[in-house]
Amino acid sequence: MRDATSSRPVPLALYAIGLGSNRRHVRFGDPRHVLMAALAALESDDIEPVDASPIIASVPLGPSRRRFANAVALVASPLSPPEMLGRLQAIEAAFGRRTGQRWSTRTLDLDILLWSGGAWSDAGLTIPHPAMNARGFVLGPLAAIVPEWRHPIAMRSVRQLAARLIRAKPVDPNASSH
Ligand code: PH2
Ligand code: MG
Ligand code: MG
Repeated sequence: MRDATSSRPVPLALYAIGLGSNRRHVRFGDPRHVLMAALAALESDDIEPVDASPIIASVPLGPSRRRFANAVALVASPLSPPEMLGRLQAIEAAFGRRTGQRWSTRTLDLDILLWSGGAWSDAGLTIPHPAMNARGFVLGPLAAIVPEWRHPIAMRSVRQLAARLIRAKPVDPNASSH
């Protein structure tokens, strides 16, 4: 990946991207297959896939009643955070995501979770993703690929954040809290 005008190498950033789907796609099929197609669609001239978590099934957080497929991808790219967001939104649109689908059933949701540059905040984008530390369907897959990545605001590793969430919210309501 080189800067076209100067042929100098452009510094690469790492991004952790959260993927979610709870709606079938006419061509790709069920949410799990939507995510497999989305992982393939992320690769481009300036987005290089580095790793991907297993795809998990998760119960919906919020009003939607359909189960989600969730995963996290690690990619390397020279793109800035707003440029990366633009790419992700273009992929969502190509998968038939309509705007205004927030919290409802959606074909594909792609969120920037973490960026190797640290924190970013503007009118349209906040990194780290503000809700990630409370979401097992994000921290579980994230811990499977980048357990040592330190959250730049919480100042804890992904592994620590995931362990903390499991302690805070036992999955089995009958489980002992000790
Ligand atoms: N995404 C949401 C709302 N609720 N629940 C699950 N299980 N997985 C998601 O990806 C998800 C959700 C909004 O982005
Ligand atoms: Mg989103
Ligand atoms: Mg989301």
